Amino acid sequence: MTATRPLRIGITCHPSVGGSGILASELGEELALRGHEVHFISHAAPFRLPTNQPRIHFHPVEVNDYDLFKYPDYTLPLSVKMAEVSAAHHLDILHVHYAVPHATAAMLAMSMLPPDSRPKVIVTLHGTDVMLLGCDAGYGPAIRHALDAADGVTTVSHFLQGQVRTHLGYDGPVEVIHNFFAPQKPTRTREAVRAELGLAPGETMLLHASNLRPVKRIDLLLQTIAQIQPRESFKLVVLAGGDTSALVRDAAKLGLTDRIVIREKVTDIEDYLNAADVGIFTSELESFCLSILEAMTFACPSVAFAVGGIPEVVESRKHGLLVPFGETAALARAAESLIADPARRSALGTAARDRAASLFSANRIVAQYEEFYRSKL
Ligand code: GMT
Repeated sequence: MTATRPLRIGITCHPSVGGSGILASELGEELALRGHEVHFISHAAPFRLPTNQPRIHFHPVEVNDYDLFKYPDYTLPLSVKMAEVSAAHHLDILHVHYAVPHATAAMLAMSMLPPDSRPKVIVTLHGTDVMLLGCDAGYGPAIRHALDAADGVTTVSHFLQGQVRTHLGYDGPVEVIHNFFAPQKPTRTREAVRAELGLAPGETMLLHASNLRPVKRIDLLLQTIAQIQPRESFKLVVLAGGDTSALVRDAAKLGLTDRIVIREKVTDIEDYLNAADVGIFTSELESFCLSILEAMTFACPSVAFAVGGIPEVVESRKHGLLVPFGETAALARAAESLIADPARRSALGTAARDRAASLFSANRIVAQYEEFYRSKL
């Protein structure tokens, strides 16, 4: 065995649409491209996971909905599958994304294995697992216990690293490894996508991509959109990874229906990023905001509230425009200024793309994960 042999890596994540699942799938794909053997363990194949890569394997966890329980349990069958896959494939690393319930399941799985056949457990914390569940008295102590048992802990921003200390009281080492994005080539032209979306010539395409959960503050997004003038200068395209009924209802109440185009669970995200002019994000908290980075890689600057880790991703006025949280009028003015000034938009977009390439590329970030894994073996 040499220090540089390919590794056997298990990855567990939430497979549904969400930043942590997307990041974990992309990481698995990039690790496989670099020669490692990657085993995904989850109840469903992660969204965006390639099906044609020979070094990527998927091990489904079967969950039985026994009527003797009020709530179905996933943690136990997940832990059994983690132990099985670890033993059968001699995993070196078990990398779990999002603490709940994955870090606890990993801890349990390790205790089912003899000490000399346990992979090293790495936990990557993504955001709400710390800032929401970490503050919940029913979860916090269990998360902290699982971090204590892990061999390595990472967060996706310096901001979140601080939150781990504050909310979980965890004082072990926490490595910051930022999000990355490795875009596919768009399959359609910018013009074809804009035509599909019904954008009139000269209309600016504002893009919002998220799962529409409460933390994304879609109420503030709509309030902002309602204040942008002139009204006919833009359309907001929402790439929705969650339930759109409240968005549709509230947009209608504000008279915004003709300004908003919704696409659900798109897999060809690059086509839309390539067609977009300005990203718009109104979250009340983000550990990083992968969607802003995705837009940056297509030279699309964003306007957003300066919350959480977003200022680590975007320096305001250099790669986009940030305003204080909740100031929807200021956010609308920021969007207007970019709608009215294509040259400024393009300058910010170019700087954003350069920053994404130099700080948040797959090459840079995946190498950091590989180095982190090897440091634990
Ligand atoms: O934001 C969400 O609701 C999805 C969430 C997740 O866990 O899937 O995203 C979190 O992880 C992403 C990838 O690391 C980060 O880019 C997001 O900022 C983070 N979301 C929050 O912190 C709210």
